[in-house]
Amino acid sequence: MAKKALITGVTGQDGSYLAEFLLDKGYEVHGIKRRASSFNTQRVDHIFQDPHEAQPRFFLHYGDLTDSSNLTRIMAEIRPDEVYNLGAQSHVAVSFEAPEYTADVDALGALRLLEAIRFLGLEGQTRYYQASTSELYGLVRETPQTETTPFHPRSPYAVAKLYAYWMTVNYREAYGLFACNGILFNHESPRRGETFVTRKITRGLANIAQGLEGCLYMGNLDALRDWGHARDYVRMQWLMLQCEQPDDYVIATGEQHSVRQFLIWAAGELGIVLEFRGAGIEEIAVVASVSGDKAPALKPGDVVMRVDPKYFRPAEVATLQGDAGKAHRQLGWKPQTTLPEMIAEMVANDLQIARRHALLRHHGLAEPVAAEGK
Ligand code: NDP
Ligand code: GDR
Repeated sequence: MAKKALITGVTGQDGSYLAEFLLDKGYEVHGIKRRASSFNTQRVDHIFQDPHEAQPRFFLHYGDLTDSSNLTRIMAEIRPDEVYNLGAQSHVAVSFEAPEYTADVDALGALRLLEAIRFLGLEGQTRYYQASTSELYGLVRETPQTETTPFHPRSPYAVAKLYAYWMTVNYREAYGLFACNGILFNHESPRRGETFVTRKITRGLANIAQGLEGCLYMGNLDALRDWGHARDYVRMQWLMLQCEQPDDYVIATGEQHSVRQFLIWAAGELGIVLEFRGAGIEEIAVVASVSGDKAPALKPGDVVMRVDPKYFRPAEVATLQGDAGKAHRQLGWKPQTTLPEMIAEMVANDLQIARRHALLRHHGLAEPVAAEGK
């Protein structure tokens, strides 16, 4: 019998990579998707199987992490071997604007799933993965951060995730549930949401290079992050649930770079050399030179980035750098994709999309480019 997995957040970046990974391993995969007024399954459309086909192994169920009865019913119907709780209001800046909703989904959502497992008597059968985060460290007390570094969350998102982290530990200790926290540092991909900083940069620069947008407006360019590739990180989510004993693991590359450096490298992929002028909220990025054929709309002297204080956060996480030594020693995990490789993949993807838009526009079939967000 194929193992059954239930993924919350299956329509998100990680959910889509994890669903692909588990299907490749022969799992029957069930995902929870939210009802929306327009299609929200773009990231999993390529693996969707019509339920009318012979022996489908990928199923989507309508649901929401704020709805206990819905979660319990889905859990009762599937009786999964593994639950991956990836669903979340995952945007840190948005959590300052919607703190209560963020707590409901990110903190209580985890509790609802854990309680459903317990209520249905599935403790002996169902293993649980909680998508914890490096945001728990917040105001960092030591570098690099490990599984024993103290937490100091700095946003409603991180505080909600702290509750979910401890609930996961508590259900392991109180009820013997096989429950693990993956403390994942930032991970990106061409499927990354458009309002997270890496994708905002690769998408924004590709659009500017093709003449579809004028300028990128950014927040804190000095923030330091440890960026890996989502594909590498979902492998570790699965590995954690295959161990003999449940435990918590940091997943990171161990390397740290600034947002400004990411911007420089992404521009480089488009043949653009940037020069930064000014400081603080006056800082701008100007094109110093352009080469190749990827940025036909740009010339030296063009301003492609301005800092806008609107994107600063009420409390910032200035620096994060993880030490995934435990995951390496105990589970043999190591990231496989380097940051330059990932940036190249993201820029190539966004350039292809931008070129398509530019071509449509050229033929008078202009589509509006979605407005940039947070
Ligand atoms: P995304 O934002 O790409 O995906 C979030 C998913 O959660 C989407 O499928 C979204 O649905 C779903 N979701 C949101 N609200 C609800 C709700 N109320 N009920 C059910 N589902 C909901 O996040 P990522 O894939 O990047 O991250 C996956 C998880 O890992 C998240 O929990 C995130 O907080 C955590 N994490 C992420 C890191 C990263 O760098 N990516 C690092 C550390 C932790 P919809 O598509 O409809 O919006
Ligand atoms: P983060 O990711 O907050 O680390 O959370 P994000 O990409 O949003 O920000 C990273 C850093 O870049 C700075 N920044 C900007 N951020 C955004 N979004 N937009 C901007 O214009 C901008 N300019 C500068 C931010 O201030 C920040 O310091 C992500 C999410 O995936 C979480 O769900 C996850 O838990 C953590 O990573 C680990």
